[in-house]
Amino acid sequence: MLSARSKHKVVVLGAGVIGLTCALSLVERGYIVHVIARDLPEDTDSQSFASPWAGANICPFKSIEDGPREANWETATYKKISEFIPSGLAIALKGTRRFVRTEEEFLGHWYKDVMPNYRRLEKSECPEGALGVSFDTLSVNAPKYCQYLANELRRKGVTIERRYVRDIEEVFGCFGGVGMVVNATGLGAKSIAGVDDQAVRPIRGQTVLIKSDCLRCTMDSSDPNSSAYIIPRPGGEVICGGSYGVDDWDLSVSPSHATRILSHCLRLDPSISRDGTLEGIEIIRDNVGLRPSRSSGPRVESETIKLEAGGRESPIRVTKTGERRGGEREGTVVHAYGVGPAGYQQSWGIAEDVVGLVEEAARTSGKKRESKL
Ligand code: FAD
Ligand code: FLA
Repeated sequence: MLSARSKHKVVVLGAGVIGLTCALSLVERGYIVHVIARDLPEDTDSQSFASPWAGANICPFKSIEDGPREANWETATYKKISEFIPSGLAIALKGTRRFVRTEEEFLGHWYKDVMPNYRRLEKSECPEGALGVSFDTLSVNAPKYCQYLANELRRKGVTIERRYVRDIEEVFGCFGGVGMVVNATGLGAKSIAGVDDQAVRPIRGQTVLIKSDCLRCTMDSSDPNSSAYIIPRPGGEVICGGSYGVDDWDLSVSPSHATRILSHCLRLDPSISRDGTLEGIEIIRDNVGLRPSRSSGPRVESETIKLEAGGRESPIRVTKTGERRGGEREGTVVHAYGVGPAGYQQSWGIAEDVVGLVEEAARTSGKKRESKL
């Protein structure tokens, strides 16, 4: 017999790191899950979604006062991604972060108890007027990690289907009709009818992928006019970044910016070059990706929507006298989008919250059904 939990079918809309991680967490709790998305993890060259372009490391940006949710999500994710180190899917890195003095709130970070070997940098280790910390961090090879998640899902019997959705209501009609949808559409949430979230905005990021065995992760925002970072990832590759162009939809590579990025990264860590010069850097490719951000922060919450077409359970019928009947069906959308620059580092924590929201919605709909009997 099916357990109460496994009776619930959920469609996850979106196959970026958030959709895939939510889908895997739901399957592991016994839900029957289907994933649909316009871009799939094998589309490693697609600029229509963010996930292939990430570093992807864990580097918290918020103080606990600014982002208690983010702190919880990142704590959970750090633990989970650490478990992937023995398989080679994630690597351990020595992390250093330098920032301007006005960002002093970044000292005494909540994550000093989460990320091992946290320490404040000495004055001599920072440029004039800057502060910094070092800690042990992690990274994954973003496209390969997403493909691993997708393969895990397929192995567990989940269908992953390519489909473009115009209206969130469409999704409730998929796979014979469902009552629960997880909306992990990143920037798509801005234009899907029934979601139309105008707070969603891109933050453009240009990076250069290079070949290097460097294992030091360096983040530098100590110069307000030029920030840069070096994120090594499994496979002897390093992502050199990066720009943060808020509301910038431009997907083309700026060659002059690429040179600026590499020059800054070379100053941060000359070991990324064979001989310490720009020419000695082995470039694999230039990348541009759009981080799916949201002005008011990530949206992780559930919403009950009226399904106007009524779905299969309650289709709209027009009587002989022209009256419209039916269409009283409701559906639950659990939103999980707007994670901006932090989708990987928050993925497992967000997925835990999404499972909690799905379980709560399943309980509520079960009670409603019982009270109708
Ligand atoms: P996306 O990856 O954008 O996926 C959205 C999914 O929804 C896709 O499958 C898409 O096809 C689907 N979709 C959208 N609209 C529709 C529709 N109408 N119909 C059907 N499907 C639809 N994060 C980190 O944690 N660490 C890092 O080091 C890091 N570095 C980054 C560096 C760069 C340069 C960039 C650009 C990003 C970086 N990020 C990093 C951020 C990270 O990439 C994103 O936060 C994350 O990928 C967002 O995942 P997502 O699943 O929410 O969205
Ligand atoms: N999260 C990465 C990014 O968005 C950063 O580029 F850590 F490098 F900032």
